[in-house]
Amino acid sequence: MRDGVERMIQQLNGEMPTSAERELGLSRRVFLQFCAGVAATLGLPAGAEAAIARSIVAKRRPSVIWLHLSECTGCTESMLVSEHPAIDKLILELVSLDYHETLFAGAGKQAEAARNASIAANKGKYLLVVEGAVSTKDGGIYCKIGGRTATELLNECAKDAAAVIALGSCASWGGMPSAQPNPTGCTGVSEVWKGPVVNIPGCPPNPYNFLSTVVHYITFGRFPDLDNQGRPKFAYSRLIHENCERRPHFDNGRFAEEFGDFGHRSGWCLYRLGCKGPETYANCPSALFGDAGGGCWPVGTGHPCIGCTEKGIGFEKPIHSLAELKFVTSPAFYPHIVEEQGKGVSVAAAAVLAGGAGIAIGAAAAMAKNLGKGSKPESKPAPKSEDSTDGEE
Ligand code: FSX
Ligand code: SF4
Ligand code: F3S
Repeated sequence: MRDGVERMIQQLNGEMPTSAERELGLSRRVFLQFCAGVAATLGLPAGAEAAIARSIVAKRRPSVIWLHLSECTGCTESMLVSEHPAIDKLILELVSLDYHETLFAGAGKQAEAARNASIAANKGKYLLVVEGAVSTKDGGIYCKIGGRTATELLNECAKDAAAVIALGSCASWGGMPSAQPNPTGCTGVSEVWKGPVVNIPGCPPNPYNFLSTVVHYITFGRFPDLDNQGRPKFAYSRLIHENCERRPHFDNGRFAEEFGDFGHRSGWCLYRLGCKGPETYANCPSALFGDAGGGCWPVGTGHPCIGCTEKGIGFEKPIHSLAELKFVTSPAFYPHIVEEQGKGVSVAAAAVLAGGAGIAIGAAAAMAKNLGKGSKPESKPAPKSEDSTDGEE
Protein backbone atom coordinates (compact mmCIF):
# COMPACT_ATOMS: atom_id res chain seq x y z
CA MET A 1 0.00 0.00 0.00
CA ARG A 2 2.91 2.30 0.78
CA ASP A 3 4.12 2.24 -2.86
CA GLY A 4 0.58 3.01 -4.03
CA VAL A 5 0.39 5.99 -1.69
CA GLU A 6 3.75 7.29 -2.87
CA ARG A 7 2.64 6.95 -6.50
CA MET A 8 -0.60 8.70 -5.74
CA ILE A 9 1.10 11.54 -3.93
CA GLN A 10 3.20 12.13 -7.04
CA GLN A 11 0.16 11.87 -9.33
CA LEU A 12 -1.96 14.22 -7.29
CA ASN A 13 0.71 16.67 -6.28
CA GLY A 14 -0.23 19.05 -9.02
CA GLU A 15 -3.97 18.41 -8.74
CA MET A 16 -4.81 18.65 -5.08
CA PRO A 17 -5.13 22.30 -4.16
CA THR A 18 -3.13 23.22 -1.09
CA SER A 19 -6.35 24.65 0.35
CA ALA A 20 -7.76 21.10 0.38
CA GLU A 21 -5.05 20.06 2.79
CA ARG A 22 -6.01 22.91 5.10
CA GLU A 23 -9.76 22.34 4.73
CA LEU A 24 -9.52 18.61 5.35
CA GLY A 25 -7.40 19.20 8.41
CA LEU A 26 -5.32 16.20 7.35
CA SER A 27 -1.87 16.09 5.87
CA ARG A 28 -1.82 15.06 2.24
CA ARG A 29 -0.10 11.81 3.17
CA VAL A 30 -2.71 10.87 5.83
CA PHE A 31 -5.54 11.78 3.47
CA LEU A 32 -4.15 9.66 0.67
CA GLN A 33 -3.51 6.79 3.03
CA PHE A 34 -7.17 7.03 4.01
CA CYS A 35 -8.19 6.87 0.32
CA ALA A 36 -5.92 3.87 -0.26
CA GLY A 37 -7.40 2.18 2.82
CA VAL A 38 -10.95 2.74 1.60
CA ALA A 39 -10.07 1.42 -1.86
CA ALA A 40 -8.52 -1.69 -0.31
CA THR A 41 -11.52 -2.21 2.00
CA LEU A 42 -13.87 -1.95 -0.95
CA GLY A 43 -11.76 -4.46 -2.89
CA LEU A 44 -11.32 -2.00 -5.76
CA PRO A 45 -8.65 -2.42 -8.43
CA ALA A 46 -5.37 -0.48 -8.42
CA GLY A 47 -5.85 3.17 -9.28
CA ALA A 48 -9.24 3.49 -7.57
CA GLU A 49 -7.63 5.31 -4.65
CA ALA A 50 -6.77 8.21 -6.96
CA ALA A 51 -10.41 8.42 -8.16
CA ILE A 52 -11.57 8.45 -4.54
CA ALA A 53 -9.09 11.18 -3.63
CA ARG A 54 -10.14 13.30 -6.60
CA SER A 55 -13.85 13.00 -5.88
CA ILE A 56 -13.45 13.90 -2.21
CA VAL A 57 -11.31 16.90 -3.12
CA ALA A 58 -13.80 17.87 -5.84
CA LYS A 59 -16.44 18.10 -3.12
CA ARG A 60 -19.45 16.48 -4.67
CA ARG A 61 -20.94 16.53 -1.16
CA PRO A 62 -24.45 15.13 -1.36
CA SER A 63 -27.00 16.52 1.07
CA VAL A 64 -27.72 14.09 3.91
CA ILE A 65 -30.84 13.87 6.06
CA TRP A 66 -30.19 11.69 9.12
CA LEU A 67 -33.14 10.36 11.12
CA HIS A 68 -33.06 8.91 14.63
CA LEU A 69 -35.83 6.45 15.41
CA SER A 70 -35.99 3.71 18.10
CA GLU A 71 -32.37 3.12 19.13
CA CYS A 72 -29.60 3.97 21.58
CA THR A 73 -27.68 6.42 19.32
CA GLY A 74 -24.65 4.13 19.49
CA CYS A 75 -24.39 4.27 15.69
CA THR A 76 -23.66 8.00 15.75
CA GLU A 77 -21.58 7.53 18.88
CA SER A 78 -19.36 4.99 17.12
CA MET A 79 -18.84 7.50 14.30
CA LEU A 80 -17.68 10.09 16.78
CA VAL A 81 -14.76 7.92 17.81
CA SER A 82 -13.78 6.97 14.27
CA GLU A 83 -10.61 8.39 12.82
CA HIS A 84 -10.91 7.55 9.10
CA PRO A 85 -11.57 10.48 9.00
CA ALA A 86 -13.35 11.66 12.13
CA ILE A 87 -17.02 12.45 11.75
CA ASP A 88 -16.41 16.17 11.67
CA LYS A 89 -14.42 15.58 8.46
CA LEU A 90 -17.15 13.31 7.18
CA ILE A 91 -19.76 15.92 7.90
CA LEU A 92 -17.88 18.89 6.58
CA GLU A 93 -16.04 17.35 3.65
CA LEU A 94 -17.75 14.21 2.40
CA VAL A 95 -21.39 15.16 2.82
CA SER A 96 -23.49 18.17 3.59
CA LEU A 97 -25.23 17.13 6.80
CA ASP A 98 -28.43 19.12 6.64
CA TYR A 99 -30.40 17.40 9.39
CA HIS A 100 -29.18 15.25 12.28
CA GLU A 101 -31.18 15.24 15.49
CA THR A 102 -28.24 14.44 17.78
CA LEU A 103 -25.61 16.74 16.34
CA PHE A 104 -27.86 19.64 15.39
CA ALA A 105 -27.57 22.77 17.50
CA GLY A 106 -31.09 23.80 16.49
CA ALA A 107 -34.19 22.12 17.87
CA GLY A 108 -37.95 22.02 17.48
CA LYS A 109 -39.51 24.05 14.68
CA GLN A 110 -36.13 25.42 13.57
CA ALA A 111 -34.72 21.92 12.99
CA GLU A 112 -37.92 20.74 11.26
CA ALA A 113 -37.76 23.75 8.94
CA ALA A 114 -34.11 23.02 8.07
CA ARG A 115 -35.03 19.44 7.17
CA ASN A 116 -37.98 20.45 5.01
CA ALA A 117 -35.98 23.17 3.26
CA SER A 118 -33.17 20.76 2.49
CA ILE A 119 -35.55 18.11 1.13
CA ALA A 120 -37.22 20.71 -1.11
CA ALA A 121 -33.88 22.06 -2.35
CA ASN A 122 -32.33 18.64 -3.03
CA LYS A 123 -35.30 16.68 -4.33
CA GLY A 124 -34.16 13.34 -5.76
CA LYS A 125 -30.53 14.02 -4.84
CA TYR A 126 -30.11 13.72 -1.09
CA LEU A 127 -29.13 10.64 0.90
CA LEU A 128 -31.44 9.56 3.70
CA VAL A 129 -29.60 7.85 6.56
CA VAL A 130 -31.89 6.16 9.07
CA GLU A 131 -30.60 5.16 12.49
CA GLY A 132 -32.95 3.11 14.67
CA ALA A 133 -35.88 0.77 14.16
CA VAL A 134 -39.34 1.80 13.04
CA SER A 135 -41.88 1.38 15.82
CA THR A 136 -45.16 0.33 14.24
CA LYS A 137 -47.44 -0.99 17.02
CA ASP A 138 -50.59 0.84 18.10
CA GLY A 139 -50.45 3.27 15.22
CA GLY A 140 -46.79 4.09 15.89
CA ILE A 141 -47.44 6.00 19.13
CA TYR A 142 -44.23 4.75 20.80
CA CYS A 143 -41.87 6.81 18.63
CA LYS A 144 -43.02 10.26 17.58
CA ILE A 145 -40.84 13.16 16.45
CA GLY A 146 -42.35 16.59 15.93
CA GLY A 147 -45.77 15.02 16.49
CA ARG A 148 -45.39 12.51 13.65
CA THR A 149 -44.84 8.78 13.84
CA ALA A 150 -41.61 7.13 12.74
CA THR A 151 -43.45 5.57 9.79
CA GLU A 152 -44.82 8.93 8.62
CA LEU A 153 -41.45 10.61 8.96
CA LEU A 154 -39.59 7.79 7.21
CA ASN A 155 -41.97 7.67 4.26
CA GLU A 156 -41.98 11.43 3.93
CA CYS A 157 -38.18 11.69 3.95
CA ALA A 158 -37.56 8.60 1.79
CA LYS A 159 -40.01 9.65 -0.95
CA ASP A 160 -37.67 12.17 -2.58
CA ALA A 161 -34.32 10.69 -1.54
CA ALA A 162 -31.76 9.49 -4.08
CA ALA A 163 -31.04 6.55 -1.79
CA VAL A 164 -31.85 5.26 1.68
CA ILE A 165 -29.19 3.85 4.01
CA ALA A 166 -30.34 1.90 7.07
CA LEU A 167 -27.46 2.34 9.51
CA GLY A 168 -27.16 -0.18 12.33
CA SER A 169 -29.00 -3.39 13.12
CA CYS A 170 -32.08 -1.56 14.43
CA ALA A 171 -32.63 0.20 11.12
CA SER A 172 -31.55 -2.82 9.07
CA TRP A 173 -33.92 -5.38 10.58
CA GLY A 174 -35.22 -4.21 13.94
CA GLY A 175 -32.20 -5.03 16.10
CA MET A 176 -32.36 -4.71 19.87
CA PRO A 177 -35.69 -2.81 20.12
CA SER A 178 -37.33 -5.65 18.16
CA ALA A 179 -36.15 -8.35 20.62
CA GLN A 180 -39.00 -10.53 21.90
CA PRO A 181 -41.60 -9.70 23.06
CA ASN A 182 -41.09 -6.54 20.97
CA PRO A 183 -43.72 -4.47 22.80
CA THR A 184 -43.46 -1.50 20.43
CA GLY A 185 -43.62 -3.50 17.20
CA CYS A 186 -40.17 -2.39 16.05
CA THR A 187 -39.04 -3.45 12.60
CA GLY A 188 -36.45 -2.58 9.95
CA VAL A 189 -36.64 0.31 7.49
CA SER A 190 -37.14 -2.01 4.50
CA GLU A 191 -40.30 -3.46 6.10
CA VAL A 192 -41.88 0.00 5.99
CA TRP A 193 -40.24 1.82 3.09
CA LYS A 194 -40.68 -0.32 0.02
CA GLY A 195 -38.00 1.28 -2.16
CA PRO A 196 -34.38 0.09 -2.25
CA VAL A 197 -32.47 0.26 1.03
CA VAL A 198 -28.76 -0.27 1.70
CA ASN A 199 -28.37 -2.04 5.06
CA ILE A 200 -25.26 -1.53 7.17
CA PRO A 201 -26.03 -3.66 10.24
CA GLY A 202 -24.03 -3.93 13.43
CA CYS A 203 -24.80 -2.78 16.94
CA PRO A 204 -23.07 -0.46 16.51
CA PRO A 205 -22.13 -0.76 12.84
CA ASN A 206 -18.50 -0.32 11.97
CA PRO A 207 -18.10 3.35 11.00
CA TYR A 208 -15.47 2.42 8.45
CA ASN A 209 -18.05 0.34 6.54
CA PHE A 210 -20.41 3.31 6.47
CA LEU A 211 -17.68 5.73 5.39
CA SER A 212 -16.48 3.36 2.66
CA THR A 213 -20.04 2.93 1.35
CA VAL A 214 -20.57 6.69 1.21
CA VAL A 215 -17.17 7.29 -0.39
CA HIS A 216 -18.01 4.67 -3.05
CA TYR A 217 -21.30 6.46 -3.73
CA ILE A 218 -19.63 9.85 -4.00
CA THR A 219 -16.86 8.55 -6.25
CA PHE A 220 -18.76 6.24 -8.58
CA GLY A 221 -22.34 7.52 -8.30
CA ARG A 222 -23.62 4.18 -7.07
CA PHE A 223 -23.36 1.94 -4.04
CA PRO A 224 -21.02 -1.04 -3.85
CA ASP A 225 -22.46 -4.47 -4.69
CA LEU A 226 -24.98 -5.70 -2.13
CA ASP A 227 -25.81 -9.17 -0.89
CA ASN A 228 -29.32 -10.64 -0.73
CA GLN A 229 -29.95 -8.78 2.53
CA GLY A 230 -28.98 -5.42 1.08
CA ARG A 231 -25.58 -5.38 2.83
CA PRO A 232 -22.42 -4.23 1.01
CA LYS A 233 -20.56 -7.37 0.00
CA PHE A 234 -17.16 -5.87 0.73
CA ALA A 235 -18.02 -5.89 4.43
CA TYR A 236 -20.50 -8.75 4.89
CA SER A 237 -19.49 -11.57 2.55
CA ARG A 238 -17.29 -13.52 4.95
CA LEU A 239 -18.13 -15.30 8.16
CA ILE A 240 -16.43 -13.82 11.20
CA HIS A 241 -15.22 -17.33 11.92
CA GLU A 242 -13.17 -17.27 8.70
CA ASN A 243 -10.95 -14.41 9.78
CA CYS A 244 -10.94 -14.77 13.54
CA GLU A 245 -7.54 -14.78 15.22
CA ARG A 246 -8.81 -17.54 17.56
CA ARG A 247 -9.59 -19.84 14.64
CA PRO A 248 -6.46 -22.00 15.07
CA HIS A 249 -7.72 -22.82 18.59
CA PHE A 250 -11.11 -23.81 17.16
CA ASP A 251 -9.46 -26.04 14.57
CA ASN A 252 -7.41 -27.69 17.27
CA GLY A 253 -10.14 -28.14 19.84
CA ARG A 254 -8.98 -25.59 22.41
CA PHE A 255 -12.08 -23.93 23.84
CA ALA A 256 -12.72 -21.59 26.76
CA GLU A 257 -15.45 -23.18 28.88
CA GLU A 258 -16.01 -20.37 31.37
CA PHE A 259 -15.18 -16.70 31.49
CA GLY A 260 -11.86 -16.34 33.30
CA ASP A 261 -10.77 -19.98 33.04
CA PHE A 262 -7.36 -20.96 31.70
CA GLY A 263 -8.61 -21.23 28.11
CA HIS A 264 -10.31 -17.85 28.25
CA ARG A 265 -7.24 -16.17 29.71
CA SER A 266 -5.08 -17.88 27.08
CA GLY A 267 -7.09 -16.52 24.15
CA TRP A 268 -8.68 -19.81 23.12
CA CYS A 269 -11.78 -20.13 20.96
CA LEU A 270 -15.05 -18.79 22.45
CA TYR A 271 -17.36 -21.16 20.57
CA ARG A 272 -18.47 -22.96 23.71
CA LEU A 273 -19.26 -19.64 25.38
CA GLY A 274 -21.78 -19.01 22.62
CA CYS A 275 -19.69 -17.23 19.99
CA LYS A 276 -21.85 -16.71 16.88
CA GLY A 277 -18.86 -16.08 14.59
CA PRO A 278 -19.55 -19.32 12.69
CA GLU A 279 -22.97 -18.07 11.55
CA THR A 280 -22.41 -14.31 11.34
CA TYR A 281 -21.25 -12.42 8.27
CA ALA A 282 -19.16 -9.31 8.98
CA ASN A 283 -15.63 -7.96 8.70
CA CYS A 284 -15.19 -7.16 12.43
CA PRO A 285 -11.92 -9.13 12.83
CA SER A 286 -10.24 -7.17 10.04
CA ALA A 287 -11.99 -3.77 10.21
CA LEU A 288 -11.71 -3.55 14.03
CA PHE A 289 -13.25 -0.76 16.13
CA GLY A 290 -12.28 2.55 17.61
CA ASP A 291 -8.87 2.81 15.95
CA ALA A 292 -7.36 1.37 19.09
CA GLY A 293 -5.17 -1.18 17.31
CA GLY A 294 -5.18 -4.96 16.92
CA GLY A 295 -7.62 -7.08 18.91
CA CYS A 296 -10.14 -4.27 19.37
CA TRP A 297 -13.32 -6.10 18.45
CA PRO A 298 -15.70 -8.19 20.60
CA VAL A 299 -13.95 -11.56 20.24
CA GLY A 300 -10.55 -9.89 20.41
CA THR A 301 -11.40 -8.48 23.82
CA GLY A 302 -12.60 -11.85 25.11
CA HIS A 303 -16.37 -11.69 24.54
CA PRO A 304 -18.15 -14.09 22.21
CA CYS A 305 -19.64 -12.53 19.09
CA ILE A 306 -23.41 -12.19 19.65
CA GLY A 307 -24.12 -12.03 15.91
CA CYS A 308 -25.21 -8.41 15.99
CA THR A 309 -24.96 -8.00 12.21
CA GLU A 310 -27.08 -11.04 11.46
CA LYS A 311 -30.87 -11.01 11.31
CA GLY A 312 -32.27 -13.94 13.30
CA ILE A 313 -29.08 -14.31 15.37
CA GLY A 314 -28.31 -11.10 17.26
CA PHE A 315 -30.92 -10.29 19.95
CA GLU A 316 -32.83 -13.41 18.97
CA LYS A 317 -30.67 -16.42 19.78
CA PRO A 318 -29.70 -16.71 23.44
CA ILE A 319 -26.23 -15.26 23.90
CA HIS A 320 -24.72 -18.45 25.31
CA SER A 321 -26.39 -20.95 22.97
CA LEU A 322 -24.06 -22.71 20.55
CA ALA A 323 -23.76 -21.36 17.01
CA GLU A 324 -24.80 -23.37 14.03
CA LEU A 325 -21.70 -24.40 12.11
CA LYS A 326 -23.07 -23.43 8.72
CA PHE A 327 -20.10 -23.68 6.46
CA VAL A 328 -16.58 -24.73 7.05
CA THR A 329 -13.86 -23.23 4.97
CA SER A 330 -10.74 -25.29 4.97
CA PRO A 331 -7.72 -23.24 5.99
CA ALA A 332 -5.93 -24.98 3.11
CA PHE A 333 -8.42 -23.64 0.54
CA TYR A 334 -9.01 -19.98 1.09
CA PRO A 335 -12.09 -18.69 -0.72
CA HIS A 336 -12.19 -15.93 -3.31
CA ILE A 337 -11.85 -12.33 -2.19
CA VAL A 338 -15.62 -11.90 -2.22
CA GLU A 339 -17.22 -15.27 -1.83
CA GLU A 340 -20.88 -15.68 -2.53
CA GLN A 341 -22.77 -16.36 0.67
CA GLY A 342 -23.94 -19.89 1.09
CA LYS A 343 -21.20 -21.10 -1.22
CA GLY A 344 -18.62 -21.74 1.48
CA VAL A 345 -16.94 -25.08 1.39
CA SER A 346 -19.23 -27.66 2.94
CA VAL A 347 -17.98 -30.08 5.54
CA ALA A 348 -17.98 -32.90 3.01
CA ALA A 349 -16.42 -30.84 0.23
CA ALA A 350 -13.67 -29.59 2.51
CA ALA A 351 -12.80 -33.14 3.43
CA VAL A 352 -12.74 -34.22 -0.23
CA LEU A 353 -10.60 -31.24 -1.25
CA ALA A 354 -8.24 -31.74 1.61
CA GLY A 355 -7.94 -35.43 0.84
CA GLY A 356 -7.40 -34.76 -2.88
CA ALA A 357 -4.51 -32.46 -2.10
CA GLY A 358 -2.87 -35.09 0.02
CA ILE A 359 -3.48 -33.22 3.25
CA ALA A 360 -3.37 -35.60 6.17
CA ILE A 361 -6.51 -34.41 7.94
CA GLY A 362 -9.20 -32.37 6.21
CA ALA A 363 -10.04 -29.23 8.17
CA ALA A 364 -13.69 -30.22 8.32
CA ALA A 365 -12.90 -33.65 9.66
CA ALA A 366 -10.49 -32.14 12.18
CA MET A 367 -13.17 -29.70 13.22
CA ALA A 368 -15.75 -32.41 13.73
CA LYS A 369 -13.29 -34.36 15.81
CA ASN A 370 -12.10 -31.41 17.85
CA LEU A 371 -15.57 -30.16 18.71
CA GLY A 372 -16.01 -33.25 20.80
CA LYS A 373 -12.92 -32.46 22.82
CA GLY A 374 -13.03 -30.83 26.18
CA SER A 375 -11.33 -27.53 26.78
CA LYS A 376 -8.83 -29.02 29.19
CA PRO A 377 -5.33 -28.56 27.87
CA GLU A 378 -3.83 -31.81 26.62
CA SER A 379 -0.77 -31.34 28.74
CA LYS A 380 -1.19 -29.56 32.00
CA PRO A 381 -0.32 -25.88 31.65
CA ALA A 382 2.31 -24.28 33.80
CA PRO A 383 0.66 -23.15 37.04
CA LYS A 384 -0.26 -19.50 37.20
CA SER A 385 -0.65 -17.28 40.15
CA GLU A 386 -4.27 -16.43 41.02
CA ASP A 387 -4.00 -12.81 39.97
CA SER A 388 -2.00 -13.47 36.81
CA THR A 389 -3.46 -12.00 33.64
CA ASP A 390 -0.77 -13.33 31.35
CA GLY A 391 -2.13 -14.30 28.00
CA GLU A 392 -5.43 -12.56 28.62
CA GLU A 393 -6.75 -10.73 25.61
FE1 FSX B 1 -29.33 0.20 17.16
FE2 FSX B 1 -27.96 2.62 16.56
FE3 FSX B 1 -27.35 -0.72 18.27
FE4 FSX B 1 -27.60 1.50 19.24
O1 FSX B 1 -28.58 4.11 16.56
S1 FSX B 1 -27.72 -0.77 16.10
S2 FSX B 1 -29.19 -0.07 19.47
S3 FSX B 1 -25.65 0.64 18.71
O2 FSX B 1 -27.56 3.03 18.26
O3 FSX B 1 -29.50 1.76 16.14
FE1 SF4 C 1 -13.40 -17.06 16.65
FE2 SF4 C 1 -15.82 -17.46 17.57
FE3 SF4 C 1 -14.97 -18.87 15.50
FE4 SF4 C 1 -13.97 -19.34 17.90
S1 SF4 C 1 -16.11 -19.67 17.22
S2 SF4 C 1 -12.81 -19.12 16.01
S3 SF4 C 1 -13.93 -17.29 18.80
S4 SF4 C 1 -15.31 -16.67 15.54
FE1 F3S D 1 -21.28 -7.74 16.30
FE2 F3S D 1 -20.09 -10.05 16.41
FE3 F3S D 1 -18.98 -8.08 15.12
S1 F3S D 1 -21.21 -9.07 18.04
S2 F3S D 1 -19.62 -6.31 16.27
S3 F3S D 1 -20.89 -9.07 14.60
S4 F3S D 1 -17.95 -9.59 16.38
